[in-house]
Amino acid sequence: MNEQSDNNQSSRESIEDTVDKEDEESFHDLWERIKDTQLSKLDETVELLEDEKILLDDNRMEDVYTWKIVLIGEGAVGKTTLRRSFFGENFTGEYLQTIGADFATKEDTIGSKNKVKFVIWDLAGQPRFKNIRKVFYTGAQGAIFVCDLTNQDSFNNITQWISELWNNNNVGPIPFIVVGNKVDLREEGVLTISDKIINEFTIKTSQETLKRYGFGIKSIITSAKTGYNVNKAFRSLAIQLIAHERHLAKQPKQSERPRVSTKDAVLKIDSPLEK
Ligand SMILES: Nc1nc2c(ncn2[C@@H]2O[C@H](COP(=O)(O)OP(=O)(O)OP(=O)(O)O)[C@@H](O)[C@H]2O)c(=O)[nH]1
Ligand SMILES: [Mg+2]
Repeated sequence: MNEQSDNNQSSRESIEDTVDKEDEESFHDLWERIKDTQLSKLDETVELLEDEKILLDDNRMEDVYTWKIVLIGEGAVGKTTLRRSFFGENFTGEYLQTIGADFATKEDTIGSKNKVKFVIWDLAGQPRFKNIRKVFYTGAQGAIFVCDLTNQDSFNNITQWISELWNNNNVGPIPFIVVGNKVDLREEGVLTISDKIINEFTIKTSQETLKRYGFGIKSIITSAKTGYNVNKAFRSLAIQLIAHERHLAKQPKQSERPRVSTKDAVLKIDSPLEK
């Protein structure tokens, strides 16, 4: 499982060859393993998906997408407030815990030819809803993980949240974005998690998920109070989802993909990134 690999080619081959159920690795395990890896030592040969260029792709026919996406993260980080802001509702400052989940849909256009419909499930983040929450993940195709920039723990728990998502959606690993919310509180002098920490997490994790599953991970800083970057967060996820769907469409056969799609959301990896 933890054999070192001399080059990128051999690591890709070993990933594709390894389909041993015993070697399953959760998202949490993945992060535990790569977290101390220096960014400079990460494999730089991974081809990034040209997601932004999708918007300039004028030769395509109109595409229409409908996605179930889930808003996840600890209680009180601002998931519901972000959703409300995305729908143009005013900020009230109230905290009404979500019970189970709330549901809403919204349509948008990405570029000139991509019509997207978000079917948004805004999940309850409080621990007492953990069991109920699981049923709402079924069929989710994308996720927005929200943390509160003023609450370090709400970011530190990301690996548990992504594992919970991938383990319960019946699809396996799916794209997500990381949202650091409540950035307005920085201006009020409240201590907040630095952008650097979040960026480092997403860059490292992206390198892995791009190789394994064909999608990268992005992060964005928002304020659901002022509306700062709220639309951009949803649109950024949409771009990732479009890129991922196009990537999958180009794959000749499921069996040849360096990705896993099972209801046991797992990572099959047998080569650490270092070296
Ligand atoms: N200053 C500030 N407060 C925010 C922001 N977003 C949310 N809040 C406040 O944070 C509290 C929690 O917000 P919610 O959106 O209800 O949190 P949630 O993540 O949906 O919580 P659960 O439903 O329990 O999982 C509320 O008092 C919001 O007004 C933000 O961007 N800035
Ligand atoms: Mg809520």
